Order: sequence, then structure tokens, then C-alpha cells
Amino acid sequence: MAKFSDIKGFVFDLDGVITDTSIFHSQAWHQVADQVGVKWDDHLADALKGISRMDSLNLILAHDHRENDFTLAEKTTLATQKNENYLKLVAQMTPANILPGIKPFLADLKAHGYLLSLASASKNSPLVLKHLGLEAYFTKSIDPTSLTHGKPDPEIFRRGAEILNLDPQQCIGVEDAAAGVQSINGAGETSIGIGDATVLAAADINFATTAQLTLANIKAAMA
Ligand code: B16
Ligand code: MG
Repeated sequence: MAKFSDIKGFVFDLDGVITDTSIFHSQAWHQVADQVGVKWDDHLADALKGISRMDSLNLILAHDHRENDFTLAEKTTLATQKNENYLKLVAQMTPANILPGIKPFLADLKAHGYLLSLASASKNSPLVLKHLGLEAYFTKSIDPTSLTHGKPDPEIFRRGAEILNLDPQQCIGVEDAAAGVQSINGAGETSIGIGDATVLAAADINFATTAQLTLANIKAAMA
């Protein structure tokens, strides 16, 4: 793990770290799974975190060995339906949907001169940030459509450091998904996993909730 004093920037995941949209993504996919008759369980919901829209659909279908039952056009329709389900949930979002401790943590990072970027796989992240009133913190974001590979590939977190003009070793990546932690580690950044430490066992630092995300706790964990 890097030294705390070497850290100059933070690369954030959005869904499940800054806000509780991971629940909305799950609800929206659950509706699609019910529609096509694929069994839903918590393990599947965890496996979809951080995974791009079409890769998520393929994982859901493969969960019930249904991946060859749909044409590309049918899959595109299902993915569009999921997004419509999701956008209905996003439309209700307000700053109250920011996860505990995130707003003061972002303010503290800014006050201490750390650079911030967003490494979300979601094409909806600009809309979500707008609903949360957090656009000003994330002027540096990666457009997921510009990526060759999705999480768990390191590309997105590597780009998260690049757009800050920092080396990966100078960055901490924050994630709620196993695929995202793998992406951070592959990029050579220090990884913080938020959530179930058994699911996120590969993270350098584990916090059960976002409320534990403070500079003091991170410094202590890196000592
Ligand atoms: P969209 P993150 C990811 O965002 C979500 O965790 C994942 O569930 C979703 O499928 C993916 O974004 C794509 O989202 O369909 O809105 O483009 O966790 O990387 O911020
Ligand atoms: Mg996430």
C-alpha cells in the first residue's frame, strides 16, 4: 500500500459510494429479470455492481442459462427498458440521497487540496450528480462510452488518475463493487472498499459504510 503522505487525489465510484443508486439499479434490473422469468437473488445483485448496462443484462440471462435465447435487438430493448425503470427512480432523487458522511468528506478533501475525479460506469452519472447537487465537486469525470473495457478492467481507474495528472500511486480509489476494487488494484491505486468486507476482500482498506470515510480513518488505516 502507498504512504498516506504520497496521496494527492481520490477517484470515486458513484453508484453505491456517493449515493444509494445501487439499490435503484438492482430494482430496475429485478423488474427486467421478472419479465423474462430469470430468478433473482442477492448474489446476482452484488455481481452486477459496477458492471456496464449490456454486460449486466448478459450476466442476468447467463444466471439462468438464457443468454442464447434473445436476439441482439431483443437484448437492446430489455436494456432500454431497464434504463427507463432506472430513470423513473432517479427522477425522484434529491441531495437527501447522498450517502452518510459523503458531503463533509468531499468538502474536507477539497479544503485539504486533494484532486477529485469520478470513475463511474454509468452513462447516467451526470444526471445523478445534478440531482444530488454535487456537480461542482466532479468537474473531472470519465465518459464511460469512451472506454474500451468496463470494470473489472483497470482502464477506468487508470484514466481517473490520468485526468488529474497524477500517477496511480498518488491516488486512492473508492468503490462498493468487487469488480471496481479489482479495477482500482489493477490500476495500481490504493483501494477502499465500502460494504461487506467478505465481498470486498481484495480491497486495501475496508469500511462498512460511507460514514467511516474520513481523512483521519484513512490515514490510520494506511499507517
Ligand atoms: P448505466 P458505478 C455502475 O455505476 C452501476 O454500479 C451498475 O449497476 C450499472 O449497470 C452501470 O453503472 C451502468 O449504468 O446503465 O446507468 O449506464 O457503480 O460504476 O458508478
Ligand atoms: Mg458502484
